[in-house]
Amino acid sequence: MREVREDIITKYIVMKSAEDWVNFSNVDVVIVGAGPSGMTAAKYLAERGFKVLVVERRLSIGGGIGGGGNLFHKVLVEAPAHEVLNDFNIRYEEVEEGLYVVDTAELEVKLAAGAIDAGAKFLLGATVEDVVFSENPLRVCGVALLWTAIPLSGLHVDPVFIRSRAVVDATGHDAEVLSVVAKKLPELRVVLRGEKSAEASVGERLIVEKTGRVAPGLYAIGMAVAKLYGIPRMGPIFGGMLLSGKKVAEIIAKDLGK
Ligand code: 48F
Repeated sequence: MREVREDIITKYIVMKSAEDWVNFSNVDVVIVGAGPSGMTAAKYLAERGFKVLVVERRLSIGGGIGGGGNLFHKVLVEAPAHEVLNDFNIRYEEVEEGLYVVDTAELEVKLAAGAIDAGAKFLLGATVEDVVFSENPLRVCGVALLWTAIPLSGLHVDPVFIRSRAVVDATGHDAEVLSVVAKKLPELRVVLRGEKSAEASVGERLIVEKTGRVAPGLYAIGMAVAKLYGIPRMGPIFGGMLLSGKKVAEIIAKDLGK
């Protein structure tokens, strides 16, 4: 085997990480959260030629996919969301007409692979704790982030900033980006109504219908949409998450002019 000195290992991991940080400090779209909706949006946006950064708090991808429903490792997807599965080359079994069963491990790794292959960049172990905004014109134009280990440690550390033309809240049930905006930027008039108890089909339909722009430069997808508009939860059926991610890509493409 080729010999490698320890300082050479340090040199290249730091140098190449820093190159990425500089390159991705200014992007077209920041997607906060590498769950099903965020990774789907990342692929369709990157395919359109946008520079896309996905920021994920954990060191792993998938969000709520891996836990399935009560840890069972299969989830349901309903038509027409199987078209998204086809785009990502994810296998499924049709158990009833228009109703498909998918393996959770395959779903999460192939969503991530599809997004990365399309050109999206993933930054793992980083937590978005605030947004960047401009007053004139009034809009969200980036995020503030910290390595996740920093808020966990309780240290007082200032964040670093990523500038972007669009910020997508794909943080799931807690809608963390929208929550910060609701609290700190009242002029953007973001009011969170809170997620409702389960009514699966209504939740699935409304999440897709309501996916879109929340304020200039700020978009919501996936369960963050439920938290924003008071939509019922749906449990381990994921068609709405996939279609929400796909829909926001179309909306952002229009807004950013592609
Ligand atoms: O929760 P999550 O999977 O969001 P989603 O795409 O999908 C929801 C479903 O998984 C499921 C459901 C559907 O039936 O009810 O719950 O809406 O993924 C959200 C990801 O965002 C990360 C979090 O670790 C997770 O991987 N995340 C949350 N807050 C932050 C964050 C933050 N402030 N900064 C970075 N990542």
